[in-house]
Amino acid sequence: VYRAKGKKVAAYRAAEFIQDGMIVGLGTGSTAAFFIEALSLRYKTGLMLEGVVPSSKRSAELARLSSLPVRNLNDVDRIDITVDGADEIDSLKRMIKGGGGAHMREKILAFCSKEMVVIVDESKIVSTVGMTKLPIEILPFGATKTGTNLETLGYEGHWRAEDEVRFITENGNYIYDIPFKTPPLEPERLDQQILRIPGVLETGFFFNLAGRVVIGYENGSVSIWH
Ligand code: A5P
Repeated sequence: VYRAKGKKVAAYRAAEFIQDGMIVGLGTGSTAAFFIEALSLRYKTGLMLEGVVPSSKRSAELARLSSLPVRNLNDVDRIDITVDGADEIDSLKRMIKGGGGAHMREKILAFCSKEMVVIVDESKIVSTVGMTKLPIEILPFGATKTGTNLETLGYEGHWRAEDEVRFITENGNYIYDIPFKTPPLEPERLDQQILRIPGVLETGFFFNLAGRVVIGYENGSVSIWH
C-alpha cells in the first residue's frame, strides 16, 4: 500500500480512542483497513464493543473476517465514533472523499456519529481543499443529462470506469469525477451548486464532519488535530 507506514500509525493511534461498550463506524479504504486490523487486535485482547457499523461491503468483509460484531446502521441507537480516511483534508478540516467510491455511505455514517475521527498519512494534508478531483455519485437514470448539466455549470469531468466498464457504487449508481484545475475559492458554494442538480446524489465534499484528525508520518510519528 502506498504510504503504508503513515496510514498504519495513524490507524493504530485512532484505535486507542475506542473504549469499552462503544459502537464504532468503519470507513472504507486502505487506511480504514489498517484501523479495522488495529481494532480487531484490541477486540481479541479484551476490548468490549457493542457493535461495528461498516460503510461498505469491503469493510464489512474485513470486520467479519476478524469476528468483529457487525451491525446495520438501522439497528443501532447511536454511533459513538466513526473512523475513516480521506483523500484530502485542509486546516479547516474540510475534506474530499470518494476515491474508493464509498463516500455516500461514509457521509451518512459520519453524520450519524457523535464524532468522526479522520485518519490520514501526511500526503493527504492540503493547503486548501480541491487539489485533485471531486467525486460525485450520480443516479443512472438520465445520467448523461446530469453530466451535461454539470458541464453547463462549468464542471467538466468523466465517468469513473475500470477496464472501460463504468464503475457502479454499492448503491447501484455512477461516479462522475471532476478534476480541479485550481482549487475552488468557495468550496461550500460549489458544493451547494452541484447538489442542486437533480440526479446528483452526493458529492465527495465533507464539511463540518471531522472531529479529531490523526496524521501519520512515514518516520512513524503521529500528530493529532483536536
Ligand atoms: C473511500 O470512498 C474514500 O472516501 C476513502 O476514505 C479515501 O479514498 C481514502 O482512501 P485511502 O485510505 O485508501 O487513501
